[in-house]
Amino acid sequence: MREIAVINGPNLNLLGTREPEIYGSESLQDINQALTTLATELDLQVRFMQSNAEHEIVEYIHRCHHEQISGIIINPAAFTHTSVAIRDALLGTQIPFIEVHLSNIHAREPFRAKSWLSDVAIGTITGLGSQGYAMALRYWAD
Ligand code: CA2
Repeated sequence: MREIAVINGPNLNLLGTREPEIYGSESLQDINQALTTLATELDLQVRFMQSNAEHEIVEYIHRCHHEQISGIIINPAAFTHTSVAIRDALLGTQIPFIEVHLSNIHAREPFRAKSWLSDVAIGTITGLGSQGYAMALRYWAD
């Protein structure tokens, strides 16, 4: 069975506690629970990680490569706009990935419009809230 890793970056552990008008009212645990249910329907395996530390995300991507994960869904959060290291890890391991953002990064402050990942992603889903993760998971089922 194909296995997909869902990676969330810094501060996304705070989902559901603050700024619901931007990021919605669901917690990360709620989102991951819904994805687990969807993965069963889609006949996919899914694993989750969240970290506030760039190096932990890089090392997790390396682990995904060694453990033959088929694809990654990643919301790199603020690292989207800064991290050449996460870009290099994804490129270096050649794991196909989809970039997801809860908010529309193009409709906010100009610095959020720049992503170090979008041009090497299969695709990017931005601004559709938690549905973006579910849409990305369905991509692999199809
Ligand atoms: O829209 C997204 O998903 C973002 O990746 C979220 C990041 C932001 O830096 C990106 O530009 C867009 C921020 C995540 C912070 O999450 C919080 C959740 C609740 C309360 C405070 C922050």
